[in-house]
Amino acid sequence: MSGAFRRDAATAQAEALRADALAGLAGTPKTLPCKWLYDAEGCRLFEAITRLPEYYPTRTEVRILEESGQDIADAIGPSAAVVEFGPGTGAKAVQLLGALEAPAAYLPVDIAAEWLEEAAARVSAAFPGLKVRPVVADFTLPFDLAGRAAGSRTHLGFFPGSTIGNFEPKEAVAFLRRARASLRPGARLLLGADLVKEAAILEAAYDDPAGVTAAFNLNLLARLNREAGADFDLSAFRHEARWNARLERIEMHLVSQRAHSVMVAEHRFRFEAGESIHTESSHKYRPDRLRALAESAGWRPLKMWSDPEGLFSVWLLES
Ligand code: AVJ
Repeated sequence: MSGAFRRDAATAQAEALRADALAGLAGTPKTLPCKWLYDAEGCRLFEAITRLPEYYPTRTEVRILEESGQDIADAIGPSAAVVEFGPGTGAKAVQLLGALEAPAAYLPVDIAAEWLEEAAARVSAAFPGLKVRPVVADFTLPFDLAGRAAGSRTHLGFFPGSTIGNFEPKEAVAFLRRARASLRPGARLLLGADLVKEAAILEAAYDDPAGVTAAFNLNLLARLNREAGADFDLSAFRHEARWNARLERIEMHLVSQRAHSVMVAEHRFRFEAGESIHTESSHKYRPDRLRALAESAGWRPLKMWSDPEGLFSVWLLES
């Protein structure tokens, strides 16, 4: 990546952040897109979340990938270019690539450029012969990987972490369709999806007693202060995790503790006491619903793996 490209990309991102903030805060209820949670500090806090005792998804998925690694690799078959959406630190990719038979290339796709470099470096270090091609892109928008992995045989999409749960179900279908269109015909997709479970387990996972998730959520306001000309008083907001039983999703909110107003890029936004900004939804799936979702996007479920407690699921889909 050249310096000029990096600056242009950063400017474009700052503009998109400000536009999303102005639109989301003008709505009723107020919302902010969860993809903006992941600046450098947000990535660091999310990493800390994945190590919390209450946050079961990461360690459960990693364990499924470990314990069923051989079975998963056998089901995937030989030689693939692995395209990962949201690679995080690259740790899960190292695990998956280690189990696969002769993978040809690794293409991590993410909006968070710093994270992308870390993931690429980690995978390169673990597999010195592997072609590693990071792609800076917002995969919540239409994307095109054309040409980037054209030389490779079968494509394997990899979408772990239950990031699929951050989409509204309709958007999840749209994402799965786009992923299918941008991967080669005959592609497969290894997808991690968190499962519906007791509300108490979910609420603890998204509102930990150490306050790491609260800090992660509040950092979004700090980011708007830093990058979007906002003047949020962070002490005026409290983190809240709500299980929405009807929509089967955990919602993160930032609840205003008092009536006050906030400036964002010369626009004034008023908050009532108790009014919230909805910052993230994390949809949980029942296996039947996930299957139906995949099928309506043109993917055929081949196999599903889970843990003994049925907390999390990993799916292999075929286009
Ligand atoms: C990034 C989608 C895996 O929804 O569980 C963690 C983000 N938010 N704690 C999730 C998150 C609050 C996370 N994913």
